[in-house]
Amino acid sequence: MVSTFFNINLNNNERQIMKKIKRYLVSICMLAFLLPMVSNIYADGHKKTIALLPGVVDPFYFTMHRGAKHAADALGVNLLFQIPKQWNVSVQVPILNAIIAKKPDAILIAPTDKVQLIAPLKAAVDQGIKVITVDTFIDDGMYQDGSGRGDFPLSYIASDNVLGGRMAARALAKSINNKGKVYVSNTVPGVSTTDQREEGFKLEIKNYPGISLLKTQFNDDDANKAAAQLQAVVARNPDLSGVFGANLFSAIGAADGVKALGKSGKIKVVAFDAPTRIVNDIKSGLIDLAIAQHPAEIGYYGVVTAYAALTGQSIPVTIGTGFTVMDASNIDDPDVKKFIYSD
Ligand code: T6T
Repeated sequence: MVSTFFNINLNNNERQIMKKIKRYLVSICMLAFLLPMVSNIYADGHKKTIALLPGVVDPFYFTMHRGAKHAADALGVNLLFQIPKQWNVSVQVPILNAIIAKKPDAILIAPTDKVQLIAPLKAAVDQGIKVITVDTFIDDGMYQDGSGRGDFPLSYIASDNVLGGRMAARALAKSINNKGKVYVSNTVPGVSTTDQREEGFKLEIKNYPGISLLKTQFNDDDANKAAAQLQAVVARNPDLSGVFGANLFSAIGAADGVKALGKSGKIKVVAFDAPTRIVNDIKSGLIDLAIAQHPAEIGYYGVVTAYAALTGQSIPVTIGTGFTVMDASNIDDPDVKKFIYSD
């Protein structure tokens, strides 16, 4: 059989040879296309490794990890991820030290305490590792300003937690018709994010003279403890109108406490964070509203920012990510649902 190539008649043997030549040509074209990307990744001789060390096992940080992975895959970066089982400095610091021993190029960390993580993170910087904090901060959270023992991280990427606390206060005030007793269910003092949410809540609630604020209840990031505390607060204040759960476990615990008392819908619950469990509670009426953070964005921009710093680009010293307010009226909207956290 005879076929043609550039109008030339070929026999079987010649056709096989032409096929091989075509295959080589295609491979060379593909290499020419891919080479610039690959040489970009290995520009300084090695593939970058970025470690992500969150605060504790929870859907907020798993969602953050997914965002970080998207960026790492797009940039051709190795992403290490290790997640502490408890929110505790004594659990997080040994994991941090083990990560430092692996000599990653950069560490993204959610420090579990504003003060106690300063020295362990300084040790990382002293070994040439770039440090960026995500979600929580150390010291006063103002980095690279030449002031304070903890100004050495290159960037802080997070929600505006004071604003989130203010938003929670406004929402809770509205749901209790601007009058009654409320309190904040919070994790542990010394955590930057939850301290700021409480601060924002307290600042805003002052604008409502009809609302009295009871003492904050600290639950050590334990939902069971938060549930027991809700019941104890109601035992002392049977007319309690509402509660602000300043993070995922505080909100879930407060909601459990309300449910155990059979007061679903009567004691209003405003939640920070939006795992599936909280969304289901919004649907059942146990929780009024959730202020969802955008943890996937925090992870994504964490990796992109670290990569930029590692490749000699200048980077912003803070990056703020937004909120999505979820309630029964919008929870099924795809533009809202996409911010629900997952494991
Ligand atoms: O609310 C988030 C996070 O922002 C906070 O710093 C700690 O608690 C969570 O992880 C939720 O459990």
